[in-house]
Amino acid sequence: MLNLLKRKKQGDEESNGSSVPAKAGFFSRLKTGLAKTRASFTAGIANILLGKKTLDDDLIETIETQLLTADVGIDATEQLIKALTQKLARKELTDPAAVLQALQNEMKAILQPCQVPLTIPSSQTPFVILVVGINGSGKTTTIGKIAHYLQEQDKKVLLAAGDTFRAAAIEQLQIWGERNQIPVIAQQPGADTAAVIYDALESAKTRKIDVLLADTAGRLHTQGHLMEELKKVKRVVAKLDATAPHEVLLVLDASIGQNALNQALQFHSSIGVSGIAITKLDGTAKGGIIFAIAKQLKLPIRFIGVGEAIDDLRPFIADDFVAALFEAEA
Ligand SMILES: Nc1nc2c(ncn2[C@@H]2O[C@H](COP(=O)(O)OP(=O)(O)O)[C@@H](O)[C@H]2O)c(=O)[nH]1
Ligand SMILES: [Mg+2]
Repeated sequence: MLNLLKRKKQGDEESNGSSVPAKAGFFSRLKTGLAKTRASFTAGIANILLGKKTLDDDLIETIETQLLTADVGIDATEQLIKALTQKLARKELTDPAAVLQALQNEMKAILQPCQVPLTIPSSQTPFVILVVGINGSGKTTTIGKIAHYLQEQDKKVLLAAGDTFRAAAIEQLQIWGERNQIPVIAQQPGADTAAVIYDALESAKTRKIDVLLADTAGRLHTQGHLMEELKKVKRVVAKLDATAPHEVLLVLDASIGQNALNQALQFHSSIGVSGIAITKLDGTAKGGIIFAIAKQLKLPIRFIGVGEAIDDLRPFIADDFVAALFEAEA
């Protein structure tokens, strides 16, 4: 068993602030969630490396192939391979275990610049988070989880049911609102999204809300329509508060691999994204996509989601992510 990085994790010790014992800490859930990616990607690399006694020529090539087949992407793979090759040339790595450790360090280095948590300045309220992304990426669920996370920090939260395209989308947000005991501003299906979010912001100002989380549709008649609508939302919201939205949070489904990156590029170039939430890292073998996203977009990864439950979302911590990718479950 690969327990190279075994150490006590902060996430395993956290309490939920009540006398009820916390569920398994987030780090252990992250590890469980990343099991498929680990099985098909990092455990493979670890086994190759730790199975060898000496370094040989095809080692780097084998690692390169593993990285590329794990959705890590060409740019991030190149960076990793280059770093390893240089260290090998300088004789800094003398055995396969050292190569494995160096690889992990380089992976952390790719992700670290994206570890920029979402901070809500107390001077900037209501802080408006516009949540965007295609249908099914996990927007509404992520809003519910973030709302819960913010409530735990004593923030007053309001939700806006801006996905008016389907009645079910409004109801789904209302259910999350009930679950968290958070008010939801909604209108009837088909209502103008910008108007719903504008109303919600007015209401948030009156109610002295700290954070407004606005849901949006993930599909309209065409992709062009969707981008136009999101631009309109930004314009309309800025009429009430010139600094809003304070965050355009793009929700990406990790399980679609390379397509998530393509979607991100499209959203970012059309409306400007300020942060990313990556969902469904559990149940997919495509977790390597996070390296491609980090390397190509260089945007803050605010949150990662590893399940459907309310607690299955946390701020992104680069070192923990890489550790969880390599560390076998106890
Ligand atoms: N396994 C898993 N499922 C998730 C996660 N986030 C969202 N989902 C599920 O993905 C589906 C679509 O989510 P939803 O929030 O409705 O997506 P939306 O269309 O973007 O609003 C739902 O069944 C969610 O429960 C996650 O991190 N892990
Ligand atoms: Mg939704």
